[in-house]
Amino acid sequence: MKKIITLIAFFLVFQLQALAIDTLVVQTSAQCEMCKARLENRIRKIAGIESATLNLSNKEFHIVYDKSLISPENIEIKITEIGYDANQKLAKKAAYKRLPACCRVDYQGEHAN
Ligand SMILES: [Cu+2]
Repeated sequence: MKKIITLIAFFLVFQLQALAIDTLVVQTSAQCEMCKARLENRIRKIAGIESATLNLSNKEFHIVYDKSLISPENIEIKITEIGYDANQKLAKKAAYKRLPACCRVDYQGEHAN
């Protein structure tokens, strides 16, 4: 009986954790492999991020996160603080200026302060 209760408890905890996991797709202004490595490495270090994979061909950043720990809004802000646009949010100007020259080419947009 005790084993069954323990199993049920484990199952419920697992279910609750599963409910908190969500996927966010962010359109970024990433340019090259360095951008990809920079964004993935920096975002993966944040608490609540389960995985982060950038597709360079369409510049889409797929992020699996725990919504009990971080919001999509905050993830987007983190991306702008690294120097890249995130959906409607523009890259922070100071962070963008710190990027290597090769990561700033082809950029047509404006930068938020
Ligand atoms: Cu780059």
